[in-house]
Amino acid sequence: ADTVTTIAAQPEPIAIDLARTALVIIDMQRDFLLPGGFGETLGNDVAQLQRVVGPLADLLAAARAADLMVIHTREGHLPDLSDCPPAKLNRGAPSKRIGDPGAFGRILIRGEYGHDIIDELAPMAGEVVIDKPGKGAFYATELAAVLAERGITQLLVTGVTTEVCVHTTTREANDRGFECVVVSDCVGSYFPEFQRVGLEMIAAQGGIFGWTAASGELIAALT
Ligand code: TIU
Repeated sequence: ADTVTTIAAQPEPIAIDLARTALVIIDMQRDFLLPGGFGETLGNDVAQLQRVVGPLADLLAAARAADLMVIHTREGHLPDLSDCPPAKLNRGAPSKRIGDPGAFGRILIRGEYGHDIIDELAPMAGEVVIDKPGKGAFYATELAAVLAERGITQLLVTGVTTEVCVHTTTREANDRGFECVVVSDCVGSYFPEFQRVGLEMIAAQGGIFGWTAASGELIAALT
C-alpha cells in the first residue's frame, strides 16, 4: 500500500511516509506538568502546559491505530546525579533543585513518580521510552540507533517545552538528516510568547529546521 500522504504545513505542504515516520513525545512528565515538580520550582505556571494533553492524547491514539512508531522521552537523572553536570544542577535559583525531594519524589530523578509520564499519555508495551540527561533527545541516548534500526526518516515532534526540549531535539534531528514536523497544538511552553515565536522560528526562512502543522492535519492523514 502507498504509505505516502501530503499534509498541509508551514511553510509549505510536506509529503509524509507513514512507514518511515515516528511520533516523538517529549518529556510529558509529571515533573513538568504538575504542581510541585521541576517546572514549578523554576517559577513557572504549570497550567500553561495542560492544554497540550487533550490534542496530544488524540494524536497518540491516531498514531497507535495507524501502527506508527511511537517514542516517548523523559528528562531526568540517575539517583546519584552522576549524569547531571554541575552547570545544570547549580543553574539559577530554583526553590528546589534536581534531586531534592518534591511533591512527587526526588525532582527529575529516574524511577520517581514525578519523573514519569502523565497518566493520560502513559507508554504502551512495545513503545520506546528514551531517558535523556539533557534537553535534546539525541545527546547521550540510544535514540539515533533506535530510529536507524526502524528506517525512520521523518519525525512528528510533540511535547514540552516548545522552546527548550522540543527545539533542541528538533534542531538536533534536523542536523542528523530527519525531516521534522512540529505539531503546533501538541507542543507547549510556560510562556505564551515563546510558544508563538518558537513555532514561527521553525518554519521561517523556508523551514530553516523543520515544518509546523496542526494535529488535525496529521490525524486526518493517519485515519
Ligand atoms: N524548563 C523547561 O522549560 N524545560 C525543560 O527544562 N525541559 C523541557 O523542555 N522538557
